[in-house]
Amino acid sequence: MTATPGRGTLITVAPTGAEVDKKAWPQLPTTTEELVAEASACEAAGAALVHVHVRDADHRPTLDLGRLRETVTALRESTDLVVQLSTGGSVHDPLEARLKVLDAEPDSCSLTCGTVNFGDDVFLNPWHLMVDLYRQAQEREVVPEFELFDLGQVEGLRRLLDSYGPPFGGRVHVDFVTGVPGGMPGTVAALVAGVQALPPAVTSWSATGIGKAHLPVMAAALAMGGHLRVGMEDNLMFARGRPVTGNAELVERAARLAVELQRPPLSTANARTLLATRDRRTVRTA
Ligand code: KMH
Ligand code: ZN
Repeated sequence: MTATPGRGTLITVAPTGAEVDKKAWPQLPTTTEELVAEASACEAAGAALVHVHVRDADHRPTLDLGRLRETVTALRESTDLVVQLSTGGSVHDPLEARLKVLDAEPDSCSLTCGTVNFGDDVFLNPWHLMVDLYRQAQEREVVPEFELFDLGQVEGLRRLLDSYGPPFGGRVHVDFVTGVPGGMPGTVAALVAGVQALPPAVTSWSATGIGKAHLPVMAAALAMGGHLRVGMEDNLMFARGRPVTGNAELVERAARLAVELQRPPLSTANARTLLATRDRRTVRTA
């Protein structure tokens, strides 16, 4: 069962991220083949958008443009998912390399609305980077997903919209990434505060909870009419003491809950309508 944009739930899967170690988590999809297989399984389970970080031959995070392009093409050939590339990369990536991500022509890109402590590190998102990314996304007709790791970043979003107008397509989709050590906590209270602070231009929002915030934030987001992000970038445990077998079971559970709450998963077509992405799909032969 899928739903129209107004009623359904957009399920985003973030299958890999930049932080999880392949040696410790062999089920983490890091090769193109693994990523495409995982993305297909997640699409079948109810995901409509894939948030992509790529890895190099040694399974380390990379922003290599060739790898990004190859991955976007492979995902478009094998799935109908909206393809979103991370411009956040890893905390060690230079800002110039993060700006180059748009050269790989994704449907969507993440755009974090301010700097935040990230465990022992700093996830750097100075204003000039936000502006450069935003303006490039507008010019290249890529729909940004505004990532909010902290409540103050709502003001970064507001300033961006006030200063540079609406994104390509005119829809404004926000994702709360809660529970990062140093960012907003993964609590219902923090999520409610964040949603209440959103500027009126926001047309949709989703939320994810890192680690043990996964389930409470998912339940709260669904109850509040928000959308969901799940995946091994954010959460490695299916339940207490039980590691995930892969991303698809996280999507399956999110889809089950969404159906129970009468807000079934959005199809990929309806996700494209919700986000107003430009159609870059190639004609698939098989
Ligand atoms: N890996 C984090 C430092 C994004 O994808 O845009 C940043 C991140 C956000 O994952
Ligand atoms: Zn990410």
